Amino acid sequence: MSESLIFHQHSPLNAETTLQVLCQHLITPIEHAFHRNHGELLSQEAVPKRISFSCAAKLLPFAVANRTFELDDFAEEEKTLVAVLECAGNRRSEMSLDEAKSEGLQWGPGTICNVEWQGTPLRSILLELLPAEAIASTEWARDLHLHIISAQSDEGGAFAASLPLNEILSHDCPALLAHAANGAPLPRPHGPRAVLPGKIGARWVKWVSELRISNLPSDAEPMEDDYKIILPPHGDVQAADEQREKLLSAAEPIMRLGVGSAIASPNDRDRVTSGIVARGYAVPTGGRPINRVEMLAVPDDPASTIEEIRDAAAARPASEWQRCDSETSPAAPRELGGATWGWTLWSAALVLPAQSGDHTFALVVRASTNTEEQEKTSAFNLRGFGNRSWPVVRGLELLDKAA
Ligand SMILES: Nc1nc2c(c(=O)[nH]1)N[C@H]1C(S)=C(S)[C@@H](COP(=O)(O)O)O[C@H]1N2
Ligand SMILES: [Mo]
Repeated sequence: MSESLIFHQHSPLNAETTLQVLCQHLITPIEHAFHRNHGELLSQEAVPKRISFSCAAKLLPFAVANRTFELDDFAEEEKTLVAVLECAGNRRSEMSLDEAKSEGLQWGPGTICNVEWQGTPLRSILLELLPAEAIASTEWARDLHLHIISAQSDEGGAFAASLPLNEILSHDCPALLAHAANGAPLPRPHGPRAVLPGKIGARWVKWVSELRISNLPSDAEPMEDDYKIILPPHGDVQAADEQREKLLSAAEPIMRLGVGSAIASPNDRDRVTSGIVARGYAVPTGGRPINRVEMLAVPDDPASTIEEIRDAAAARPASEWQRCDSETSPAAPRELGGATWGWTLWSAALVLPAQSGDHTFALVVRASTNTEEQEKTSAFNLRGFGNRSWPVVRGLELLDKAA
């Protein structure tokens, strides 16, 4: 495995990509992509060859046969699209409340990749599997769910996710069952995998062995007992832990996240000169491309909290924020809705504020689409999901302060 990866666990395999490597490529070479596994990888022999499709007959106003298929059966329907795959735990290590750390593997900002996925749209697969009368009007699909179930399971049962069936059947749905990435077969034994642009990584089920139409959402562990936001009531982390079951069952499964971003360079405590180039990534949301990434250097004081730094930056007029250059991913083909699901790489020459005295700076970044801004601070939650906070680099020391 390459040096681009930082291992958090070898068994099961959990590793993130260094940002230095990640931000060198608009499209992430697959050998550098992160690995996130709740259980052991399936052996090549255990990778499902055929996928079963089923539906409880009484749910539908027409007859539908349960059957099996392979992705090859629908090869002529194949499409490609660029989309970010991001674990909901990305940037978890930056999330803490007073002395409390969020739980789980302490991921940095590298559980993310931007890949050109190739496969068959889930919508096309369903249109092939369902009778013609089902397609004329999809009113029947209201309140039904498509379960995407893996051949891989651990103590928690089979890994699975579900989406509202209506969403999958809509004309602009970009979801695929993919078998290839960046023009080559998925090199890692991930079998057919769900590619669900705009949804958190946990829904991108690997080793898909079953599609099932149900009247209920999936009750698999990743949908019901994990990947939910548990906020500590009145900031009391221990109370949240004690009430975990109740808080979990009251919370909805996380499906999508807002605008995100991260700074790849410079790093904390780097010695810099004005004019060096800062760079990083920004993640779109809702299929709308990132249209603005802004950066601001503010004086840093080791005694201040990261929140105080963000507040100081937020208090600066918009005109002081520097607009970054950016390179944006291609939009999806029109047959898949034409939206933008890939990330933007941004860069900008560092302009340090000219005030006297200060020579230690922090760098703050914020991104937005034309309808949604990156949130300044994401709320601390027990499991450390969905950290979209403005990224901050601290303690930059200015070398050319005499200039
Ligand atoms: N079968 C199965 N699918 C899975 C997982 C898993 O553990 N088992 N992990 C999910 C999570 S949490 C993420 S973030 C992505 C990671 O995909 P990757 O390993 O290709 O990076 O796959 C998802 N699909
Ligand atoms: Mo994940």
